[in-house]
Amino acid sequence: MEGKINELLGRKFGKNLDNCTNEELFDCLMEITKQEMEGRPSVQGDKKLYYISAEFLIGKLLSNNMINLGIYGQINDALKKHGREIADIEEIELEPSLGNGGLGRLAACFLDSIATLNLPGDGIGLNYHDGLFKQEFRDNLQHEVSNPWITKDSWLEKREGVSFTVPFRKYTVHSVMYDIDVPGYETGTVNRLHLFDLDSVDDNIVKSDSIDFDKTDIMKNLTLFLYPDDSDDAGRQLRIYQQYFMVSNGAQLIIKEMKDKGYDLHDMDKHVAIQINDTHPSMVIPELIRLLQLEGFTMDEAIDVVTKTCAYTNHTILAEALETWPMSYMEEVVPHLLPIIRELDNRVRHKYSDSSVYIIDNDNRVHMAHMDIHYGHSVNGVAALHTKILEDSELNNFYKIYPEKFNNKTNGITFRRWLVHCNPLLTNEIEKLIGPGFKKDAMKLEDLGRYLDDEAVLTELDNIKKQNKKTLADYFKKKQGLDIDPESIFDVQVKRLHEYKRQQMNCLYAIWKYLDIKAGNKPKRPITMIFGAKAAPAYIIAKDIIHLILCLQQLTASDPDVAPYFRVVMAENYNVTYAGKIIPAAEISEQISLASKEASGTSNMKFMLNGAITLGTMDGANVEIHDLVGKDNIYIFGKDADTVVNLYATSGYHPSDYMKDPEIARLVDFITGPEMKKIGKEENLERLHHELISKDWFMTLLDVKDYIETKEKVYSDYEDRKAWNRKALVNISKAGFFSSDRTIEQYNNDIWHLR
Ligand code: 26V
Repeated sequence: MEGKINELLGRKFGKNLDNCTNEELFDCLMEITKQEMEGRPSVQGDKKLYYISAEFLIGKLLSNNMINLGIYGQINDALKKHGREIADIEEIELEPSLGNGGLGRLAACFLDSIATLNLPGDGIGLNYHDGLFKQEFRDNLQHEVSNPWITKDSWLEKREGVSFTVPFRKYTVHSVMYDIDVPGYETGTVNRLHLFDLDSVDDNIVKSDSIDFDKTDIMKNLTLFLYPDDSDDAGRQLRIYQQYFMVSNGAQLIIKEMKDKGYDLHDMDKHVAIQINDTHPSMVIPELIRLLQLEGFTMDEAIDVVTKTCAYTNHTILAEALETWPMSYMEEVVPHLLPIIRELDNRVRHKYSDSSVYIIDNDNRVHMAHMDIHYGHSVNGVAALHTKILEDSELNNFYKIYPEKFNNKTNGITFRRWLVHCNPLLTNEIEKLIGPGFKKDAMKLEDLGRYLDDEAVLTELDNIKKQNKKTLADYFKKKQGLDIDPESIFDVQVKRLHEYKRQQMNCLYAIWKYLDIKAGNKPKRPITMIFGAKAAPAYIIAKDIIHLILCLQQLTASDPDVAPYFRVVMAENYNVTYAGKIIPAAEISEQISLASKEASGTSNMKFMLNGAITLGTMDGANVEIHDLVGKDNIYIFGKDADTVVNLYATSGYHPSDYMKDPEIARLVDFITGPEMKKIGKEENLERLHHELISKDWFMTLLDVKDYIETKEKVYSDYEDRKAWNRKALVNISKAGFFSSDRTIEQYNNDIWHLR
């Protein structure tokens, strides 16, 4: 391998491993990796899956591709011999930020597992030129700037000759298709992620240092950004343009591939499975029906085969995230779909009198999820509790009609990225103890159970965590100039900023701790609370919470009574790359959503796998983590989902009741007290304070006292280092269930049936 790298460096740049730049080395390693993938066949089979998703948060690819291709070790050795570090080369690669959070990252983990299980299945999505915005902190506020990631040489391969005609009311466009290869882990085969784009899209219409652009100029902006700000009409319409563009290309690709293989389109369900990732791709249903009618199908025939082919995954019960599109918008963008959607709705109206299951409501809005449920053959939630809530309440009216369609598929994560790549020290230790089998068969991690009382193993686990903490501390220093004490407890909450995830409750704990230290109670050991989160640009309160966190960062760092014992820090521009550095170093995993609101969560699984202990509510997949590790190896607090659902149903929660408690009032009022106002912006602090005392829709104050008490218990238990490390090992050994290989196996067995 050394010779190969040097040969390429010489040919391209006249350099070698001793004198090339990191950029040149990255360039060559990408080329070697791409060549390796080009030579590999795609997975074949009689039936193929198309996973359609508006988001694929794939992260940087160099190291993961090398790992899956089995060349990482040789390349690492060759680099090391010349004093080069792969970590430095990884820094050169730009992260494609083609997703918002969990939903997009899940799609990326799924692609890895589908490929690794050797299943025929490709992803279909959009080639956003800028993806999600880049977050910058200035004056303790989030600022958004554009984040172009496509460089001259990238993982994208343009498929010359593949182009589809996509009709909108105002224009007809011709797509281009880019592919990113997805190698399976040691399979010798590759699958593909197909990302559609338009040649006319113009990156120059983005105003510099911002994410502003002309939202009406579709030919130039169609694939510029991932879900642009949808707070105004033009933004919302652009999302319909994007969604239709994605599914029309996807549907045409599916039909083309079927024809190329000589299949009869009437047998679509025997050769094709389509997974609709949340409602963003739901228009694939009427679009396929439209295209099949153009192929001579009757409406009945088309509906029948499409229903048997499509399956829908629900990822949230938050009302504001369930898409309903006004008919007038759709008329404006895709009028040719309206007769089909009306026909689908009419058939429902003929069969059922319950208007809550109609596709088009009285306000003339199209309920995308309703269309998926009636005209797909499977509806799944993403964790056991979430599926139960769908069946029993959110989608109960549908469950009564189609009980056989409902099923659960608890989410998972790919261990190749979230263990093998991000935590090589832990991976090596596990391999030393139980062999390498766990990389492909995650349940083998259970074998670690043999070492639960082995002091040497527990000490080694502790050493590994210490080293990862040191690496993260160095990274924070380098990236943001922040000093964090590697000897302190690393207590971490990283995820999108949303009120239901309750970062604000964690802030109230920080205020409590700050005041406690000021009152003279020094913690036994320093504590670092680490946050990372982006807020949607139009989500005012979420941005106010970021402001609060950043003010607490400044407050704790600048107070000499507090700084040596307690610090709040926030990672800037938290993304997949940052996650890969933070998670291996974490000791406490904050999963504190209001019970019933977090459909699953997936960072909870990543933390567990890397030996962090969960502090969480009985929500999403936390419930399953609890059941697997047992109550002694997780810290649970707060009201359960039934109680919360009931509180909503009876309008039984009023923050003003809780503000009568002086302990709680003291913490909440601190937000607008003199210490904070000296640091922060009055407007933002007042608005957040007002929100908490008057509305608090996600019930922060309901659980805050229990939370503080439980967190104190966690910190005090941390002092029994042996017991703590044992808990960590239990968590690692029980994490196998959360491999996305298991999840995909279940999708295949229950829904897709690809061989
Ligand atoms: C909805 C919307 C609506 C407004 C415009 C932007 C936007 C973007 C995305 C969404 C869908 C949100 C659904 C989602 O991300 N759900 C997350 O899915 C994860 C994977 O299943 C799961 O672990 C998380 O708990 C869940 O919140």
